[in-house]
Amino acid sequence: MVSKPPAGDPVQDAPQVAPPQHAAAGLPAVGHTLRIAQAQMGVRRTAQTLLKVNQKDGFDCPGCAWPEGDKRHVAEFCENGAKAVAEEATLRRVTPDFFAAHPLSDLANRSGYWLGQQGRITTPMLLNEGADRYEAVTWERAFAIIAEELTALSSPDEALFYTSGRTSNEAAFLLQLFAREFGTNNLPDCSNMCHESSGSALNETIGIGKGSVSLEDLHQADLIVVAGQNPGTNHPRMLSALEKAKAAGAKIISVNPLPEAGLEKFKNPQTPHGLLKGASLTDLFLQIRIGGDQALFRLLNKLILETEGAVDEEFVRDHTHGYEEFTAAARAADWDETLAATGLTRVEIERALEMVLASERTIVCWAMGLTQHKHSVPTIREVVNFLLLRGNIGRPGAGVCPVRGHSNVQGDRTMGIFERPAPAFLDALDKEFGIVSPRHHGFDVVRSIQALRDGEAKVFFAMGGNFVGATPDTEVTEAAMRRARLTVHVSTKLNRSHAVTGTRALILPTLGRTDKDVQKSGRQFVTVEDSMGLVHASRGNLPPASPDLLSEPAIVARMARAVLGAGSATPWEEFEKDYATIRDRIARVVPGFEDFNARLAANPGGFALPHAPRDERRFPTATGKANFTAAPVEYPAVPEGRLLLQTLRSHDQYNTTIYGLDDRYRGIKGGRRVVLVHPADAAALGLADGAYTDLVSEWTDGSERRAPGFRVVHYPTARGCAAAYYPETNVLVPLESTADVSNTPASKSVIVRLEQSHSA
Ligand SMILES: Nc1nc2c(c(=O)[nH]1)N[C@H]1C(S)=C(S)[C@@H](COP(=O)(O)OP(=O)(O)OC[C@H]3O[C@@H](n4cnc5c(=O)[nH]c(N)nc54)[C@H](O)[C@@H]3O)O[C@H]1N2
Ligand SMILES: Nc1nc2c(c(=O)[nH]1)N[C@H]1C(S)=C(S)[C@@H](COP(=O)(O)OP(=O)(O)OC[C@H]3O[C@@H](n4cnc5c(=O)[nH]c(N)nc54)[C@H](O)[C@@H]3O)O[C@H]1N2
Ligand SMILES: [Mo]
Repeated sequence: MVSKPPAGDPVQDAPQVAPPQHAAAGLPAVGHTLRIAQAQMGVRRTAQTLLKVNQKDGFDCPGCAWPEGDKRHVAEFCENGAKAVAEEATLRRVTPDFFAAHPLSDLANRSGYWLGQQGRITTPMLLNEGADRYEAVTWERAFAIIAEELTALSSPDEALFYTSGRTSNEAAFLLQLFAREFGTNNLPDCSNMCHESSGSALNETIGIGKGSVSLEDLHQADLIVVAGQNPGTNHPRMLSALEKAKAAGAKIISVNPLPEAGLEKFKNPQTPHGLLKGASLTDLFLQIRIGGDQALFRLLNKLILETEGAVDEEFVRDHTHGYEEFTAAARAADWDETLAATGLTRVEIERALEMVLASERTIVCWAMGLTQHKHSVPTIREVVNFLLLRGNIGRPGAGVCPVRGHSNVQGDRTMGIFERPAPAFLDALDKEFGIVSPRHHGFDVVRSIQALRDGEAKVFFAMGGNFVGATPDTEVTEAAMRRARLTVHVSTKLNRSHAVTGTRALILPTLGRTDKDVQKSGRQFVTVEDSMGLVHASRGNLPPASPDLLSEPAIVARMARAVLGAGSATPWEEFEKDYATIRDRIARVVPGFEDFNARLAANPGGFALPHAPRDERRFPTATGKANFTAAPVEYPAVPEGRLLLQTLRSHDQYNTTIYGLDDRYRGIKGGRRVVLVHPADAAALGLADGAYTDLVSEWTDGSERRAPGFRVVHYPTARGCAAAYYPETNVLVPLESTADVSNTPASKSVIVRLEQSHSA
């Protein structure tokens, strides 16, 4: 079954494989960072930029949403944050000449890696009806086209306004205000594909869809469970917090089908000793089967209930609801079946239990390994049950910690980017602006694709991101997008979404986090909220990539003026001139932001938003208490001879932005079309290491989807499981395969068959 990899990409995808590494960060990471940064920015700009990352007078790292902490290092960034910064602060430029040289058909054949490598977009561009390439357009004309198409719709609900989570609070607030003033709640966002399952489960059980711990809590914990997360690559600064917690005596359990380097060993490049010695972070590694987490937590809960004195009865009595029903379900759980779903042994679960019982303060951290399954919401509810049983919410060193992805994804939601806004939010918005927001729900990401596919939506506007690159079922989604009348992308860099267009298309180039933003009232800053609910300012310091760029708030303000015209009483011009005036409005609409500007001025490091369960053990749920839930245990059923595939990130990518073709910690070099399979599973399928195979996903309606030409890598993942990179494998995820309740694409549980490759 050995064949050659598929060609067709200007960068030949020819993966080389070495044994995976056991330690993350350290000196090799520092060297790698500087090489990537200097290739994009040169030496001077590298120094000028990297020293401002996450400093109180600098900009928020556009990488992940991990908080900064109060005592900042001179270099408060990580290898992957530096790559994110370099990608944005690059000196390479995509000018109108570039578009003249590359017709749409050419762009559509390029890889995401190639597109991203071309540099920052300098000029607004228009693809006219029937044209074969983008041409430069004035901002005025661009906004006139948007107005033309939006006002021609038969209902505002035929427009979709997508947001990716890098957008600042100020821009996000304006965008949702504009959408609602225009008349729709169609505000899908990247969160729909990311932590929506966490939000759904937490809102229902503790009354707020956000994490309940601070950095200090992590440092004080006795036990930290890290489930379904690869912090060594995706949240490297989290490893410093885990290291600190460990130094203070905490134990760490990691729950993952893959042994991930950062959780095994971590060499902190910011402490001198870290450069020399690698500390093993994980005390117990539970190599779970994909989708087995609800079963695992159910078994732990069953054992806690069977242990004399293990339940915090006072907490349960005073602060919770639904305990009886939950305990009945947990006690009734069948050992053998539930254990089989985890792929673990009873001894391993008992070792975990010992650590759980020895801990007075427990935190559970999680990311996409828990949120992107059909049964993600009940899984996260079971995590909440686990914490509630021992009173681990609302006291120091304990709580829920969903680790967010995009640097301001949490803030965008707080600002009202949500297709199902709370009535109280809309009431406040309407009162402040004298508008009447629609009360019916809008479309999330998956529903937006279906609406485009079915002709129910006709204009697609994206504030950042790479919608067709990030969403599931690539062929279906791209066909849907091509049916739009107009597609508009506010972007810093080129990506796949610029090549898959509606009848007309616009690219609106914008300032990034690192760019200096000067408006009529002077230099501006924006604000963001991190994964732990801390709000702080972000100021870019680099001269913008081109004089033709507009900031995101300016783009929304001008679009609003063009579309709403004299009928709008909202002071859009003022908002563009001075972002403090936007913050004054946020202060009056969004709870927790009272005196926003004054508090920012008084707290250069930022301030914390209120969180009732954390701050006062108050649970603003429907019952007024924290809710236990009693769902049946679910897990993916995989037919004989098939594997359960998870789609995940390599070390050299930021979502659909590919920095390079290596995945250093996993030992992969020079290519991304790899599938990691347990050697015993591979042997049973007759697949040698180095063989090439097609991945064919099988969906319940009998349909199949194929991703051709993946190199098989024998890898110590859990039995029956496989892993391959996103976005190359999005083509395999059926649009209808989503999580119950949250509707998040189930990108971590795809049933696949590995089939001889004919694509070479
Ligand atoms: N450098 C870098 N940083 C990033 C990003 C990036 O692409 N690059 N993306 C950002 C974004 S938007 C996000 S959301 C986060 C994503 O951060 P992560 O969630 O860490 O990202 P993934 O690569 O999707 O990794 C999922 C992890 O869950 C494990 N897993 C998969 N299935 C299961 C399961 O069923 N159970 C358990 N217990 N584990 C499972 C996988 O083996 C893997 O370790 O990172 C953010 N930070
Ligand atoms: N199969 C599979 N699919 C997944 C996932 C998975 O694990 N598996 N993960 C999901 C997750 S967690 C997420 S969050 C989504 C990510 O979905 P998105 O957020 O839509 O995708 P990104 O790749 O982060 O978007 C990158 C683009 O954003 C633009 N950009 C960068 N910075 C800025 C800026 O400052 N302003 C503006 N306006 N634009 C900017 C650039 O043009 C860049 O090309 O993907 C989801 N899709
Ligand atoms: Mo994400």
